[in-house]
Amino acid sequence: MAARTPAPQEPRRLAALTALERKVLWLATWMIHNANHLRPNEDGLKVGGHQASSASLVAVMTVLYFAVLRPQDRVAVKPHASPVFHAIQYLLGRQSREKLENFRGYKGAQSYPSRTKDGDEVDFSTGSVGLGVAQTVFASIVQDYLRAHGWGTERPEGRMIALLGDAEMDEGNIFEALLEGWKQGLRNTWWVVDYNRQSLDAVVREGLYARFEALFRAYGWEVVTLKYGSLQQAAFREPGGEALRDWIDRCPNLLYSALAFQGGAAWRKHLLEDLGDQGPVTALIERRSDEQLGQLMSNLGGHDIPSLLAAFEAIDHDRPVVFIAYTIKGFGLPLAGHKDNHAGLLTPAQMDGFRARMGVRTGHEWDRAEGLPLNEAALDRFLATVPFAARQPRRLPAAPIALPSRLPAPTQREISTQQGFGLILNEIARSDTALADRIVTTAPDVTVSTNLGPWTNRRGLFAQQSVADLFRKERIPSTFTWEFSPAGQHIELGIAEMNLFILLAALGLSHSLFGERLLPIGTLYDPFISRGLDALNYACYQDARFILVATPSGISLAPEGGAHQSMATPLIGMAQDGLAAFEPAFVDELAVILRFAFDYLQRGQGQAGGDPGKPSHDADGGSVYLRLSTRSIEQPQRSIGDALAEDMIEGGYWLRPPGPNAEIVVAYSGVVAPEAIEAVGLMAEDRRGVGLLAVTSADRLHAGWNAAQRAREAGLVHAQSHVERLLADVPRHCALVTVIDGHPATLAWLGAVAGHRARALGVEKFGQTGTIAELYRHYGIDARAIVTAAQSIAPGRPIRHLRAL
Ligand SMILES: Cc1ncc(C[n+]2csc(CCOP(=O)(O)OP(=O)(O)O)c2C)c(N)n1
Ligand SMILES: [Mg+2]
Repeated sequence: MAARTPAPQEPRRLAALTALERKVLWLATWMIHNANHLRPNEDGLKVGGHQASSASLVAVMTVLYFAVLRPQDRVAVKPHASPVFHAIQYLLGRQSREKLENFRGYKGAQSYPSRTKDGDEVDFSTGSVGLGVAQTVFASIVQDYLRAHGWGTERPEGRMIALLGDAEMDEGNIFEALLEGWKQGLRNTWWVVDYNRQSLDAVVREGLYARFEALFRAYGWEVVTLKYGSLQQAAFREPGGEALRDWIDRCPNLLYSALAFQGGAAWRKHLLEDLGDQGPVTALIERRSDEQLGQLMSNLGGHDIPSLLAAFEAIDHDRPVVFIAYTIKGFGLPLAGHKDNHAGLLTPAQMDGFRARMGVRTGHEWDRAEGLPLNEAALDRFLATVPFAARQPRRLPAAPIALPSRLPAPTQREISTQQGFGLILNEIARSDTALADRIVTTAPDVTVSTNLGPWTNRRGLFAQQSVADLFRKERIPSTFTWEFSPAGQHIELGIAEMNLFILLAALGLSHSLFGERLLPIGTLYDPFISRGLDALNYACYQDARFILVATPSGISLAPEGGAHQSMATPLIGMAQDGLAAFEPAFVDELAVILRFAFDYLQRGQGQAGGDPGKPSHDADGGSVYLRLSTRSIEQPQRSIGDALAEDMIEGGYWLRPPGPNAEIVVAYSGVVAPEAIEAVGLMAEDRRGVGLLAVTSADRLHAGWNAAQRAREAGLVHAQSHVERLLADVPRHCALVTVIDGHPATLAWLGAVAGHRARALGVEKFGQTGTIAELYRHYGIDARAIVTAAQSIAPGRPIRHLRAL
């Protein structure tokens, strides 16, 4: 990026930006005021609108969106600056008045910018503070990954920009991302810290900026501090100016906020108390009216259009940059600086005063040129020159990746799903296909232990610069080669699971952000999903597309101990919107499901037809979670036809169909298949027609069931879901015993589908170590527990084999 020579129309541009800043402040403040459920009563008592929080970023965002940003740049906007974002998009003709009038309302503009819910092309959703910030780091890494692979090079490189609150920096995931960014040679990333020195409850610690500066420098970032606006800089050059600057530098945050809230007269009183009788500085203060003094003192760098413009445009390199923009929370509003202003709203009387100051007539609040010193045509002429607006839409199309009709399944007689996963990926790695080229894998320091080793050996690790594997060069025998190069397809992360999910969010939006489809696969230990859960939720909320392979899982990793056991994850898989969860038992199922996953990832909004008996996500696609295990189990010897494959994808199939007078059905999910099979064998003599139901996805079975019920309630009387079809012929008197190495609630609902009595076995407590047999017995998910449950729920003659167990 070359340094910019000032454009000849500079004064006009500055004037336009200054006018737009007022306009944006008006629209954002009005939008919040107007939101029906937030409008304050006569006492001005309603809260929740964040007028102050949004106001502090108005100047920064005005300069960015109307002057600095290019279409290829991508921005994560601080959650509470959502009204500012929407106001700017409205002026640019990309957001409707109707949505603004319905801000925070049903289907209106969202309280926090949302990729999936807002119409005006939000680049990164925000809301849970810290996550959007980190996503700019990972989006930049994805951009580099694509370009290193020769994709998307016809487009210019974009900058990934985060606008964040100063208290947002408290979130640990930001530090994790900074460290990872440093490791990965981060480029093209700008963060602008809204340094208003206020959080939600409080005023931030003194001297925080110094910690920020040291921190960012340590990670190789350039730090640009925007403390004094141009009025202040001019005043510092006057006689006595140095003393004023010195006073400002020493002023505690709380006092600065309090004086900013009180305004000119208070500034004067305080300044004269501290600096009176000091000659030039006293004269400097006294030369100004109260209003001028107030303006001067609140003219911080983050509110000063010329300083902001100059600072952004001076950056002529691609190293990461943090701008610490000093601001006043609520700048330009009567709530400015008040420590309690976070959720404050202007009272009706304050709103009237503000309206008058902004020159907005009643009934013309939404008029685009209202209050501006230019008419609508002149406004449009200016907006037509705005670089950000040059390209539409911001969402890019990406060609789908062709898939083979089947993935080859490993044929070992005894194997674990985790090994099977490694072997399937190894086979793909050997192939010369678009699928193999577009897969990108990543793991938080568990590449080898989740069986990504063979894939990584073949496809290499990604790095901007090549690094040879020294062990290999030195001829030291090692199973794994760790060759880093720009062509590599595995991104090795440090242990932080938050980073894994945020990277998956960025990789999984590559098609939309950069116009190039990737098929991301992230692996981790199943229990550590919880560590990154909010980031996983964030990735799904943005509709990022990825495959999550979680292994090992449950108590089946037995001797590894309680800390690594997971039992709640099957329920997370069911409950997480945007994520289809599977728990295959056998590797031939896994091959079918993985093939489905690569397809499901690529499905677009409403492409496939909507079947009322299918999970409601089916047409739109989503991400996929595979819960796998390290336990080797005997594999069925079979070939899978299309119908069976379809059943596995739908979520279940009969491994042994129940007889017409069946008294017992055992339904299992995942790695406890051998126990379920054994139990069915043991009961066969004493209970008629025992059935064995393999549940490959409790999530999809349940979602399909709900979708069918909703459809019937809406009048589609013939709608039927897969699980309803599976259980349709199971006699009403038959009982169900369900079993999973996870929380029993995962399958307990099966009894409600067709009104069968049910007993759900699973893991409700965890933490024991031991052999698998010991633990299955301890927690009651072994064959004996299944048979005991069956005997009790489906009384009949004693099950003889039970005594032998
Ligand atoms: C993960 C998470 N925790 C808590 C919140 C609630 N919350 C919203 S904004 C905020 C503090 C904002 O302070 P700062 O980042 O300085 O923003 P400002 O409004 O001052 O610009 C908090 C605690 C949240 N949105 N996300
Ligand atoms: Mg703040």
